[in-house]
Amino acid sequence: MVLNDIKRTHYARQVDSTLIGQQVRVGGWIEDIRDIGKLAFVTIRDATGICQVIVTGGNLQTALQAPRQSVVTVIGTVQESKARDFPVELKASEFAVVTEALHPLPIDPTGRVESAIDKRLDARALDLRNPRVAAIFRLRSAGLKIIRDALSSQGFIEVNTPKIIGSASEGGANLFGFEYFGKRKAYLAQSPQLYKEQLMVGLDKVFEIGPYFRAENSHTVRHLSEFTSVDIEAAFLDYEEIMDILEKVVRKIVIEFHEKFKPDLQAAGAKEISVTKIDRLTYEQCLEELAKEGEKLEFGDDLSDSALRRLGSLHPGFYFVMDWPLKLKPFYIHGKEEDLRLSKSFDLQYNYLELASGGRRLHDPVKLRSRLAEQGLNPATFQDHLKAFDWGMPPHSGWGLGYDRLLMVLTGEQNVREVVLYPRDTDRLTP
Ligand code: AMO
Repeated sequence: MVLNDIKRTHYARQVDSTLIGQQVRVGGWIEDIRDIGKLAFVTIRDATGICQVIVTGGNLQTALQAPRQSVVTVIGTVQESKARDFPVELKASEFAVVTEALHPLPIDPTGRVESAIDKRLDARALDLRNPRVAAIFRLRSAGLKIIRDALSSQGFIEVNTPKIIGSASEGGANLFGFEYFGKRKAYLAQSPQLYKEQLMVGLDKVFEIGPYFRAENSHTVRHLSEFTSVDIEAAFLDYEEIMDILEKVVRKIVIEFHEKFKPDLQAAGAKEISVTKIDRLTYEQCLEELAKEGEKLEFGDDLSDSALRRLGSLHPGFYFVMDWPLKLKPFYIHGKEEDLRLSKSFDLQYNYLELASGGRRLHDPVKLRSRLAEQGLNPATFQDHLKAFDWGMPPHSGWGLGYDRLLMVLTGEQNVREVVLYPRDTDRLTP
């Protein structure tokens, strides 16, 4: 083996007792160096784990001079170890520093010295070397695959709709606008709402996993100005059927995380959560329960943060709130035929946290136009959207699930910024 070849033969996690006597090459970052005179114990971490290397002779000086967290490649023979934490170790024959790390680094990527989240986010790439943080992003990736598989297996096709758009998708509030080639105003999509509905004219069942952009002037642990959502839309399904789909997706991700990703959940410090049947409360039931708890709300009031916290303590874990007053819901939501004050809509909650919202949509273009006007929106600015409703629009329903918030729940994180690589909020636009 020659060291100027950068290829590894094994990841740190793969160096085990089956390799005793064999020569291997590992590459990673120096985590610790323990100098005991004629030799040094060097621990090397890569993306999979950590291994111990014994460095002696001519390599000793190289190892001792290398700043921690420098990248090294090591060729060594696997041998049994007397160390408590390592059943085997590498006896290095070659030890080369590939790139030196700055000393001191802005944060300690081992996590032994804790840094405030802002400091960590300023050095996010380095923060990912911390096994707890890396585990969160492995789970994030695994969750997306579970959701894609779950929806694909139910006949949904994945679509990608534009994020640069010509008019608001969720009404005018919270919209990022910018000049488009000096010719007109353009916006960043608040959601794929209008497009996913238009697709019902041809594609029947669609899902999209993509960014939402919202100029939210909120300084909370659950709001970002760019976040990821899983959106679905399905023709000829009513809202209770798509609640079933959402329930299935959430249950699948919880179960698969616990079945297949326990080590990552443990590394992330997540507590076990369970989902059996998700309770479905109507908005009016919630008002009654809240009144009994001394929290008096009138019909038509939104459920405040404190009301949701109370509901969360009455229904710990996941629960739906359905049949919201129509006037609290966006223009595209369908009313309830049996009670015109109400809508065929729902939110999925986890304790106080809203994870998803959705409902049956208005598919009748005449009703849609009058709802737009009722909500003070100009139907003329929705012309491109409305025309699809004249081409034979089937009845349809859908939801949008805030993926970052779901991950907060699954990993036990209290701040949405922990589960987003490079969060964007009112104060943070870099790195
Ligand atoms: P809504 O506006 O409720 O619905 O958004 C869907 C879900 O997105 C998450 N979310 C957020 N996550 C992080 N930061 C934010 N600022 C933020 N705002 C919302 C929440 C929320 O439940 N078009 C509809 C969906 C539909 O009906 O299909 C919509 O946009 O978890």
